[in-house]
Amino acid sequence: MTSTELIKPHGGELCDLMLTGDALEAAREAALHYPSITLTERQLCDIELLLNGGFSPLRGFLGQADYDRVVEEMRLTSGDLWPMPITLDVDEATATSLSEGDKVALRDPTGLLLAVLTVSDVWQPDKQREAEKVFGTTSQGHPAVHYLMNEAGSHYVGGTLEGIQLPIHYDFHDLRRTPREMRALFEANGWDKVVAFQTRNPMHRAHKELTDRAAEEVGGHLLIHPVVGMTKPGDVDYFTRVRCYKKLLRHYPEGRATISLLPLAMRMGGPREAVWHAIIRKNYGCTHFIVGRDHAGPGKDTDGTPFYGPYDAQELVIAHQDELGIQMVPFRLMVYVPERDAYEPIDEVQQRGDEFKMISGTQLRQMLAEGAEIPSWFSYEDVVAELRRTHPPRHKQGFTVFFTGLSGSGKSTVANALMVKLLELGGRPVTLLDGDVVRTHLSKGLGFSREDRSINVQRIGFVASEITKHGGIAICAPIAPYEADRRANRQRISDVGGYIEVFVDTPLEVCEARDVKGLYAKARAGIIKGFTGIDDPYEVPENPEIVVKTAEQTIEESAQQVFDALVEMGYLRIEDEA
Ligand code: PPS
Repeated sequence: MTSTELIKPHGGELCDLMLTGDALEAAREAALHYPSITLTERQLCDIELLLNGGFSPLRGFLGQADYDRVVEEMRLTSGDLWPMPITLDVDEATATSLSEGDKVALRDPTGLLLAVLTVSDVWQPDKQREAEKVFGTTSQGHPAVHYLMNEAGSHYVGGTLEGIQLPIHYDFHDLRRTPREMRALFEANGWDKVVAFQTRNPMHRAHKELTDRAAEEVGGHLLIHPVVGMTKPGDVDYFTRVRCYKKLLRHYPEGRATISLLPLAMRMGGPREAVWHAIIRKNYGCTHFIVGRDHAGPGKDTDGTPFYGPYDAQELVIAHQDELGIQMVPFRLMVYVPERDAYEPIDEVQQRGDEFKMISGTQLRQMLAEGAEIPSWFSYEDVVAELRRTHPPRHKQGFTVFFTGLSGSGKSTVANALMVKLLELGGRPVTLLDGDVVRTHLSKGLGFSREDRSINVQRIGFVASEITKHGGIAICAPIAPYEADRRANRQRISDVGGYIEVFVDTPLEVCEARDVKGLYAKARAGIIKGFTGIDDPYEVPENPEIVVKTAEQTIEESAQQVFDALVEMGYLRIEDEA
């Protein structure tokens, strides 16, 4: 049998889990008496694809026998190929309250009933084994392993689903098509061959050329099928991406391409994920699926080693090609060849020894941050304009200057001096969240235990992230003694704008000699307990952007040092003064 004979257009059975009519009404009524589980963001994505048939042949969250076989062999107990464990994770208390045969109401965070689960089994998974077998690593540098170990509940609940209603979305109504709607659209247009393109990134010319070539090779229609559920942390938000895809669509020949949004929670599982993506696209009625370089790859581990080889995903899909029911269209990395003003696969270009150009995602982010020109060989003007709306250059972004240091190190004084300089420059609103001041308002009632300090510092981080997101400047000046809290703030704030950590590196002896508030004396005398630097630790920042030494320079000089560094990093523009 040739591979084309294997392809059933718009193929395969779709599970239909949705109740209708009287059965639906009866289930709604009965569910009022069932215990409820509120689904997490990831479970909401999973249940949408379970209920709409995107995860066919699954009829619910995996039970233990299916889970074990999926983890070990990428197969369900029926023998069907299924590479990704789709599990309903819960905490121990919920797990112990449930047993086989129980019915559970699965709800969204507003309480809306989405489905009724009939429990088949409840168990505690071996997460190390799951990580090792499914993702090929136990390193928490892998986002799915990190999720599994830190966010997922300790137990899994398996069982079949009766669908009450699909999760509700209020955005992009016209672009959210279910597998059934997609198949109907292909049918109505007579598109016998449809090649799907999976993406979690904005698309530029390389992607346009690649998808164009794929559609031509296959002689079919192109489905741009971006993921709008959960992608890799730090990715461009999907609202921006979808606006970019809509712009890009205009650059294809009339009638060649359609966009539809996929509410999938990606795991970044590389090879296994590629097989999973192919099955999902088959369910959506596609006959072909593009797999490029490092498909669904999470990048590199903390030690710099890539989690997967660049073409591992293609190899695993090829290995299962015959039973997949959808044909892979493999692609090498596409690069720009200036001499020919064309995009071509890197291996062909390298074989000829031609010069080529490319811009990585990281480079693009840097160029956007600097407000640099993006060359027309790389992207389209309208796509770039859309990206610039959400990624303005640094001097137009909000940012947070986060001072950290011992009590008496000079944080507040330098922070105040910096604030005044920023107000003098103008252009953005400035808010100072000083340690002492915060404790009289935002964190009133909190003490100095490890837990209370963490809450205090992360509350400051939350407010700073909101200020940053809205384009303002937040200056924070708590002691913030623990690295973990600073790291959490850094992550939260960098996602929405600039984060600049300033370590006010003043030796304890100097702070103690200053003892402006007389607190060190009291701490030494044991009157104050748990005082930072005396009997509570100060963890020195690992990678601060700026180190200020107030023992060696004046306050004016320290504030100027921070100001100059902000200019240097591009967050401030002196011309703004004019
Ligand atoms: S923390 O650790 O970041 O939550 O601390 P912060 O909110 O910045 O509050 C520090 C100010 O509270 C006073 N104070 C103490 N500091 C440290 N340890 C203990 N046990 C303590 N008790 C009271 C102190 O005046 C700090 O003010 P600054 O401005 O840092 O000198």
